[in-house]
Amino acid sequence: MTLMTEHDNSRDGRRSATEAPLDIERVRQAFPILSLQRKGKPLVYLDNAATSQKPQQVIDAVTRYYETQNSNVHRGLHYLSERSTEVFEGAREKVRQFINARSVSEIVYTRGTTESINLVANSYGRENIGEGDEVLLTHMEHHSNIVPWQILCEEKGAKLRVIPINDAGELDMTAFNELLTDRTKLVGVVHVSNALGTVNPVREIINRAHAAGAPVLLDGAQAVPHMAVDVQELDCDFYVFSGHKMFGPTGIGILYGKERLLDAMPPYQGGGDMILSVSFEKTVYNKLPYKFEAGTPNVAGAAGLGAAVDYLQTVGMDRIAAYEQELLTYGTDVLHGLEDIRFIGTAKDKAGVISFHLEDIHPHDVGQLLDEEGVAIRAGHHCAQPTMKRFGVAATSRASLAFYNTKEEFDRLADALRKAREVFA
Ligand code: C6P
Repeated sequence: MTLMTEHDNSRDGRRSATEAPLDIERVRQAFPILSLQRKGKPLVYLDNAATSQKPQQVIDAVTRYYETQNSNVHRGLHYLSERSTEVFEGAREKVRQFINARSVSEIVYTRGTTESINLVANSYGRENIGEGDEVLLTHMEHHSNIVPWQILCEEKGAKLRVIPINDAGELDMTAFNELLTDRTKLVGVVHVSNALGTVNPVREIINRAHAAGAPVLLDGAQAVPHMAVDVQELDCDFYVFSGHKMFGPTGIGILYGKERLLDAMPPYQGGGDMILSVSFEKTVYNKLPYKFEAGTPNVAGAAGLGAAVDYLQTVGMDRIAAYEQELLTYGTDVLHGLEDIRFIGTAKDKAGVISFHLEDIHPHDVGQLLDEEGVAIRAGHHCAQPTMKRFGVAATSRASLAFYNTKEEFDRLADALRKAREVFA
């Protein structure tokens, strides 16, 4: 089994670099942190939904940036300023290709998913949502796709509506039809739920929403690391994600928006770089995407994000998705063998996440006991308290995978859970 190493930027290359399966050992060698030991055992990292680990290529790109390219962007004519601008804009083009946006004007750098959603709520939302209007969300949203809309609705006298979910953690599409009315001014949907792993039928949601005249924002934070995303094919109006969950650095993220919408939106923040001219009487704003990028940006983050995109393109998103589905099935099967385990999120279409509850053991205790065994998972509400409430729990234990995880690591997780059960017996 070999890993394709040449960089293939073609659309086909983005989707399936090669038919050969992943060489996991080779993949793992690219991630230095994966060779750490914890409590004398190889570290098992299954907290990828919180943040992913970084390949050497990303670490090197950030180091190279500070060693040989560092300067402010778009501001100077000197050598280093040209280099940093090249890196910054080069990464934007890589992201454009990665999600198949029409133009780099549609790719706005932000600090992450949270800031991207706040930008849309504060700019698009303030301009287009008023008294009596409705924002339609799903019951499985992350807090960052709830709270900004709640703040907006309170300010404007608009209403939040929520699409319910069934016991498997799937959207009730009949209820969606009923909730979607001419009052709906925006539909906000998580592409892949961080708490349940559900992959939502976003194409269908977008079709129905558009037929009702409502734009759709997709929260892609947990989708982009696991599957090929094509914003033109989806026809979503906004798509948001974070660099750190897709093997890039923290502090950088993306807002994709259709050019027509972004163009009509007022700026989110004011400051340097987002203007063409300023006088005390009038400011003329910069063109897209700079209109939304006030102040000195995270250039090193962009350098790392560009390297992460290159790396993912090389591995191939379709190969990643295929391998991860195999891993998800294996992981779910081995955990099924445990006594008194309840899975939270059993949708037919899932990606990346196995959330569960061990009867009589608090998830925080599970997390701590697993840490003693060198296994890292997350225990908590996962910033999805309404989802927890829907399933009658305050928290879950969550194993979340990436393409560098292995079946053996899921065996280690199951063994560690068995031990935890013994401790509490
Ligand atoms: N979820 C998790 O452990 P930021 O923090 O802006 O990079 O991403 C926020 C966010 C938004 N939407 C979804 C679906 C997410 O999963 C997250 C981050 C982490 O599940 C931290 S709570």
